[in-house]
Amino acid sequence: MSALRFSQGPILRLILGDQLNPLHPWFQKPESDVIYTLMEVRQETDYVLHHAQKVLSIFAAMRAFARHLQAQGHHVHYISITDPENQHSFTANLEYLISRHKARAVEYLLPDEWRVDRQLRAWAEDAHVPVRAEDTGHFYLPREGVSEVLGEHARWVMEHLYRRQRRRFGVLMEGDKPVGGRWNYDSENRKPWKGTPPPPKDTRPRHDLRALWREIEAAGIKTAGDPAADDFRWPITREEALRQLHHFIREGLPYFGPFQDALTAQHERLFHSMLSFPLNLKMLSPQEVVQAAEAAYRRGLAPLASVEGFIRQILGWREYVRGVYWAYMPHYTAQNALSHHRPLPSWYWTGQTRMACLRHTITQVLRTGYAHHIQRLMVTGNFALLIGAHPAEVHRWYLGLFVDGFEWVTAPNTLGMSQWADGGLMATKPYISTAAYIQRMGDYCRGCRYDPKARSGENACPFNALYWDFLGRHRAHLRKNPRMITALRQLERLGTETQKALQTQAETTLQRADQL
Ligand code: FAD
Ligand code: DLZ
Ligand code: SF4
Repeated sequence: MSALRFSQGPILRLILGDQLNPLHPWFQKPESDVIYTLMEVRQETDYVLHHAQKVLSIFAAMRAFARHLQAQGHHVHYISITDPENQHSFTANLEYLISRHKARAVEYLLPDEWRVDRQLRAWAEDAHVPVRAEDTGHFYLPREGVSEVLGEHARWVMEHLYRRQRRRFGVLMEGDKPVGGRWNYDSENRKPWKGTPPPPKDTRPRHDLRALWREIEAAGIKTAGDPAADDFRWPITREEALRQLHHFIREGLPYFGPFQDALTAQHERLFHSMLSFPLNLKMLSPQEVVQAAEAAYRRGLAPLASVEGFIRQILGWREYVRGVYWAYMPHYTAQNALSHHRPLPSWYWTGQTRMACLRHTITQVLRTGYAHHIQRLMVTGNFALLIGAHPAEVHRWYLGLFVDGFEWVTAPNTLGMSQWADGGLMATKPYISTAAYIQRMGDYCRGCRYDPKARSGENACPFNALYWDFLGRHRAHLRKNPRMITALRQLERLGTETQKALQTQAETTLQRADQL
């Protein structure tokens, strides 16, 4: 872009790759003395090893957003990954753009990640033009909003926040009572899926991103997973994201509740929405997604248990994890309450394991950049916790390999909910299980080389001995948790001999973890 002429020097406004909300007040009418800038930078492509589809989707969405702004009459200075002027850091590029356009001020929207927030703040302190930050307005609550609501409670519990949110924003309410008389229908949402009803077709858009992929490769960016650039399925504009939302509301939402926890080798998403990516990029607002779900219930198109279950994820969990993140950073990501230090087995990067549940989930992630919540929590997360994998490595795995991975949401889910690294701040008990849970909730075990019922021997499912060994190793820590008492009693009932045999079996399993 050639330097524009302004009588006074323009204002430079930075838009980050996960701030692509065309409805933000910034963009409502073109202003002749504002230049918007978006930057494809190595500081963001290289801070963790990303899935190829994550880099592709963010770059494609950023480029589409820049085109949209230009079509609306806004000035845009886009710095692409192969641009010779690119300094590959947000702040170095801002310095360059200030001098290039003789900008009189810089404005940015508050980043969702602590890392980038700190970088921009530190730079702003010494910048030689005024720098102003404002909220993206994307969440129900501001960054500190959850702390303000839950700060007075001795223990933070998502359900407290959720009920407050329902009342405060009038979601699924009749006067001051919850619609249907109950706040939570979780107990009705735990069915395995036995092949019917058929899950909705995948009607997400198709893009040919081969040219963009060649640019990414030419820039030398290292990625993992399949780029699938010739038939790319993630939405890159708000219009595409809206079509995905409405399709989900019609076809997926009615069955979301009952099969929310189901696992199957037959479908990648079952009745899940796959909306985390467009939500996290701000193409869709959480409010409009929640309103669309509530409207479906009010019009009789989806049952309450499904609608409430879905809304709880967004109005409750999504806001809660963001609150935990901002309340506990920067220390949150360094926690390791169980002192776990093992590496992840090498097949977390290839999917080449004989354990059917893990093979299926990991190959799916490598192929698509996506797995649904129970695959993340009770398959890949469960196994990593049972083997005692280092939580920071597990966190990096999720942060990089999922297209929806951004630290504000990945860290509390991975380190907290899944790996208990925060010692129980996020989750009321560690999410661990034997093969029994995975067998009960789905069909993975049917196609497995291991026997889900066996605890010992060559064919025994590795989850079994690892589960009992985990309880034994962390007995002292877990005793303090009332929700673990039953599991610990079951462990005691096994008797010393069986416990010892299980410990030996677990040790053998851990020694050959890469060959499982
Ligand atoms: P649906 O099942 O259709 O749920 C609807 C929406 O609710 C999601 O799109 C999401 O926006 C929200 N939601 C649901 N559960 C959560 C949750 N626990 N925290 C925050 N929002 C939630 N979610 C991410 O967006 N990014 C991540 O990097 C991420 N990492 C995770 C790591 C682990 C170990 C676990 C257990 C969960 C993680 N989650 C993450 C939460 C959740 O698994 C995903 O949001 C969900 O699977 C995305 O798929 P979906 O859009 O089909 O969700
Ligand atoms: C994830 C990501 C990647 C891979 N690349 C970019 C980029 O080149 N430019 C950009 O502005 N954003 C990128 N992002 C998203 C950022 O990591 C995210 O916007 C910040 O961390 C704030 O959450
Ligand atoms: Fe997974 Fe064990 Fe079942 Fe195999 S037997 S699918 S490893 S739970």
